[in-house]
Amino acid sequence: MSFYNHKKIEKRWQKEWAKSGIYKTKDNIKNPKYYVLDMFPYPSGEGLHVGHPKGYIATDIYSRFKKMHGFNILHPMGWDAFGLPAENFAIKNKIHPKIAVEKNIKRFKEQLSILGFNYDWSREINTTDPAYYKWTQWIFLQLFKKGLAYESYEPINWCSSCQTGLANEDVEDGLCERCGTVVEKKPMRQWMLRITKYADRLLKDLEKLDWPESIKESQRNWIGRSEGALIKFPISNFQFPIEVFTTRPDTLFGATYMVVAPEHELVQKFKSQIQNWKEVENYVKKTKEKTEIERTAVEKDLLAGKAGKTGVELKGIKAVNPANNEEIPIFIADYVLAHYGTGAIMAVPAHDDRDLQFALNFDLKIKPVIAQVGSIIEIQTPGFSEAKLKSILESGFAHTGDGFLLNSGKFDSMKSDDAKNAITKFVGGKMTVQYKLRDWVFSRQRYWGEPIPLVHCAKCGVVPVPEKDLPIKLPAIKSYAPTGTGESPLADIAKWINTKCPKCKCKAKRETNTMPQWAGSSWYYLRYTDSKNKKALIDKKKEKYWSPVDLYVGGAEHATRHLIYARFWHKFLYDIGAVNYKEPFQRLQQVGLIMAEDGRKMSKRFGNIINPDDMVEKVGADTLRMYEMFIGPFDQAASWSTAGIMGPRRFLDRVWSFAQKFEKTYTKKNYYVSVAGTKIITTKENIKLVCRITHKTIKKISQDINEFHFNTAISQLMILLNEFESYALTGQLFRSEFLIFLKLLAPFAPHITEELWSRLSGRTAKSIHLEKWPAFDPKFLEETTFELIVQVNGKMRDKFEVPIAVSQKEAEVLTFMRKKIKIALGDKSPRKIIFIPHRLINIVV
Ligand code: ANZ
Ligand code: ZN
Repeated sequence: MSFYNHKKIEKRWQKEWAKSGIYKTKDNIKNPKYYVLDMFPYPSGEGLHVGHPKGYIATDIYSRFKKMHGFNILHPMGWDAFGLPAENFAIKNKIHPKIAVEKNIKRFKEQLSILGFNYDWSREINTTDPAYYKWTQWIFLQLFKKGLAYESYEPINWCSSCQTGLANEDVEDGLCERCGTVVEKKPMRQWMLRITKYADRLLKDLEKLDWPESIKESQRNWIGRSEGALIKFPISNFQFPIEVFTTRPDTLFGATYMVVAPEHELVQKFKSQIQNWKEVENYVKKTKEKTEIERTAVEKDLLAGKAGKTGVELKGIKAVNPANNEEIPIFIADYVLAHYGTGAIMAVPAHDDRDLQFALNFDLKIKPVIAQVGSIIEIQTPGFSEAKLKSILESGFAHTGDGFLLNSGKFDSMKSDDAKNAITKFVGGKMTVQYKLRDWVFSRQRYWGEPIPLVHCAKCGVVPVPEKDLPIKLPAIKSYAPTGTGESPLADIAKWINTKCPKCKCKAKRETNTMPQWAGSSWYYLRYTDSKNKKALIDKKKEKYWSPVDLYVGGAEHATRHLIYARFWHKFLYDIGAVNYKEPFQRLQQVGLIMAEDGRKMSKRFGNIINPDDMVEKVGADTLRMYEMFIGPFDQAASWSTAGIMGPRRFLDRVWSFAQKFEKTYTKKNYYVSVAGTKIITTKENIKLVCRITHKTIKKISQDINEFHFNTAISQLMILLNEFESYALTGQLFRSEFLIFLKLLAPFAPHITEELWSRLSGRTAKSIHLEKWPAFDPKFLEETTFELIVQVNGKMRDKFEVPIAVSQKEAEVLTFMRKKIKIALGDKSPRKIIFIPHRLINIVV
């Protein structure tokens, strides 16, 4: 009996599959299609560790599963190679990013290929290839022409270490997402994309998507839609009012002071009337020195009572509450942000937690205007006194929910919801919608990115490069380190930067900023549908056939960046008629991380990296694949265990040796084949039982794969093998059932199953991966069995399923065929057999 030589088998089949091209995708639009996509990696210098392929293993399994269902599969791979990670690596290792990227891609590809993936490499793309980024630049031009790309000089996030501006999405808790440096605000010239114009559609269309609720929720929060009102508060002795944005206009009668952001432009305009200007100026200065982190912590501190008296009253001016014409004080305080709403608020301490804490700090009036009692009837009941209501409201917390109005003049007793409109109308305000989402800061002052295809002309202004001149290639230069001047290193290359204006043909200069690392990944999934097209972004017919991506698998860290940017570009491409569908990714599955054995993240820094190459060498690609799918629920984090990987290896060893029991020759007529040297004993019942468990397994595994429950699918395969083995000693081997088992295992362990299939399924066998997925027969699944307990001398030794109507005679035959019972009995022969129908059989020896 030969042993399971994974090295030989895996190499052999990988070669064979490449040669026969079984994974090559055809644009055969007669068959139904299925598009399975991985989030493509950026090829870092460290190569892959065992955590990286987890998602790729899942898409490989899923796409094989779908292929066996007759779908035409698109399962491509490529490289996201522009941007800071690649460039910072290049600078650190003093190797040109272009060369580093080439080297890293080669290494990545080697590592992926030994895992036996079914990628169609003929569609491979690379975002840094001019033939690819030509079209990234083309999309930018279309955005520019539609007025969705614009120049801005607003202060933006600046990382002093990466020496570039960043988008809001690149900042995490005030730190640069790439390098952890505290982000500053710096005014500079920028190219911005008007993603805010798509905010409502990005929000609404989320409903149609089959995505994890948590990712949808992150997108909703990031977009941050709020319905509210804009209300103007007149200022005493001043011509301009202060406008506020409020989600609670129903509380207007309770607004007892106002707060404006220290940076608000009106603050400077009030200067001549403010008595305590020095104090105000100081506070404004102090606010400016605060970092983004300190600024966002203010709200938390305020609520925790730690903020002290942060804020200054603007003495000498007052605002007028437009609802009741009462004069109220105005403050500046940094808990009000300059760039949200109007940068000014009406404060309602009775009904907002931050306002309440602030009012307590400054001893300001707290006026309840919303009663949160059970019903309006309760308030109107005689005996429900003002005093009782007050005690409810003064319990120490703001009442932030809805209710019925009081202390609000003619609006008393109205429901908050109705009062929102009524009061806004009463004071001449207007209902509006606000978003947290900001336009996308789209330029970087770095070298390693797509050049922005624009020209600056003294006469014509900003002029787009004609489409026929694309791509504007990134020049090959020696010195590519960031300059820190707010210009990219491209600004120093006279030969590249000096050009002619496409309009007036006068001397002009190229735009030197490059695109952010998110540009190429915002549309790459489209390019796979037609990756070689030289004339267009993609052929619309091919796109129509392949799009949308049916299943997209990747990490949740992309929830609010890549997945929002790509949806935005896609919707834009839809609007200009370049694509056929409104959403790019129909179903999304989240991958849970694989942590190191020590429970930490796998990282070179911690020295706890496990290399997939070593594992493949030691236990084989099939075992590694099985282990990563068996390690726990797919979308949850799990810790690696090098000892644990031996479990799946032993399972495959058992599959291998079980298969060896079959004779090479077989008869097509029979359900079963003989085991070399043993006599066949068969009953109708045991055939039925093995069929039953096999069909139960088909059903369960099909469901589990569909739902990404790979770990339980593998458990079920293990159960089925146990069941086969229980009958093995008797000589009852069921060829057709074992072949079904191989097909069910094939997506998980493509090499060993291909090898066994080629040996056992018949001389003319084609690849198991081109076989049809087995269908289960419901007749085997009816609940017509029970679990028979088998005892030897009163001790339980085995249990297995038998038909409800099993006779004692049949039960005995089945029992003596069981491996465990043979072992338990040894050479002793039974003296007495007790059979209790529907329960047990006891053999006394
Ligand atoms: C009065 C009020 C009364 C408010 C009340 C709330 C509760 P979201 O849901 O996040 O949109 N606000 C408005 N602009 C702000 C700014 N620039 N900085 C800080 N806070 C600001 O929240 C909108 C609410 O946040 C607005 O409604 C406003 O406070 C505050 F019982 O107005 B509200
Ligand atoms: Zn940085």
